[in-house]
Amino acid sequence: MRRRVRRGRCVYPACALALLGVILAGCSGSGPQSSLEPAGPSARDIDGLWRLVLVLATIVFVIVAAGMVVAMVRFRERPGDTREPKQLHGNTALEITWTIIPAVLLAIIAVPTLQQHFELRDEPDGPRLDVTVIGHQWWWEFTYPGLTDAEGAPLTTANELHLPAGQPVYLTMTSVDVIHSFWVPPLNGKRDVVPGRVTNLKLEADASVPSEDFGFGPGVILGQCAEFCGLAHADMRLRVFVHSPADFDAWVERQLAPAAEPTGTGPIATGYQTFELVCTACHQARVAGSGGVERLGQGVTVDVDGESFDAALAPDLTHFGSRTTFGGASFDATRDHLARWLANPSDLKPMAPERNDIAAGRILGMPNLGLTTDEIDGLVELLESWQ
Ligand code: HEC
Ligand SMILES: [Cu+2]
Repeated sequence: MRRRVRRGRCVYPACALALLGVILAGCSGSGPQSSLEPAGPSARDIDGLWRLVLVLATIVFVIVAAGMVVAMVRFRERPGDTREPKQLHGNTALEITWTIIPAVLLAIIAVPTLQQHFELRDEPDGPRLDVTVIGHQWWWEFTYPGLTDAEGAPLTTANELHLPAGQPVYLTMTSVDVIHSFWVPPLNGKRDVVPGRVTNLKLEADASVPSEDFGFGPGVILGQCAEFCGLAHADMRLRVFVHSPADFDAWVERQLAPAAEPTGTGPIATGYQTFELVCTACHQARVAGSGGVERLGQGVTVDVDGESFDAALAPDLTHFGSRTTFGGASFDATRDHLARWLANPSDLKPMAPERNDIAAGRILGMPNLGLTTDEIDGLVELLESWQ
């Protein structure tokens, strides 16, 4: 005997409103760090997995929710009706069914998940571009061991990673201090960057990416350190610049050239004196002067699992003028920002330079060096000229 279901007066409007909220949330569009718009094979694999899980979870949700609604409506207590519905506790057939179905579903998800988990870090077959990624509190160092200058030194840059489109890139990663995590959502999954260990990640951008806009100009993709690593973790970002292969080669050629040592007098020359005297305690630069190409500053060597990595103490500044951002890709590289940075770096980015120990190779930020306005002006001129 079924009676008509009576509708609660405000249940339906409330449900409709809740549903509207959920639907409208989907209209917000994706931010620049969305993994839902994959721009490379690895990211597409991850997105495919996500879709598989979404479909299965949606089916399970709909069946379970529908069953609950039916049970609540059909078997609800009615005035004057004291009969108890049929009790199913301990029903062997049912128990086995709802144990086997989730087990099968989990197996369907687990197989491709594990497979792709290992594929994401497999060495690509055939030609590839190698990049060494070194995590620092709180910036990224990128070195290209296969791309060396006339003196045999590899191309090195900071926070801004340049890649050729449509080519497999293989990252070899480690950290000089704490655990970081390398993550560029449109290109790949997260992978931890761990001190004392080497981790790898495949990275490839589609051939179409150089002309696609992800919100920061064509071919520019945002990334972020995805493992809390202390004070300026939120300012440990990165940018990937995806070029056509020809543009990438041109970029490499420019980056492998040394910076020019200024001649004569004037602000740039003053800046250069300060640079040699003060900045090279932490920063490196390759400079071409009258006596040939000289490498200023020094780095540290970290031994990891029998492998040696040359790491910097602070970002290499040889081509600082060609970078669009600095300080963990958190600030646009304008003259104004640069002058503020040089006057007091912690004014822009929270760091802990009071805990630096240069001799031990432990650097936790750039200190306030008490530079004069003239020195700052000269350094801004100098660094801007080092394209
Ligand atoms: C005690 C070490 C130390 C000294 C000395 C030092 N710096 Fe730095 N500098 C750093 C560190 C560390 C960073 C990276 C900070 C970050 O982003 O977390 C940095 C970052 C920078 C950056 C931003 C680079 C980028 O691409 O993100 C510039 C520019 C810079 N320093 C200029 C200078 C100049 C010019 C001098 C000399 C007047 C100088 N620094 C002296 C440690 C130092
Ligand atoms: Cu980090």
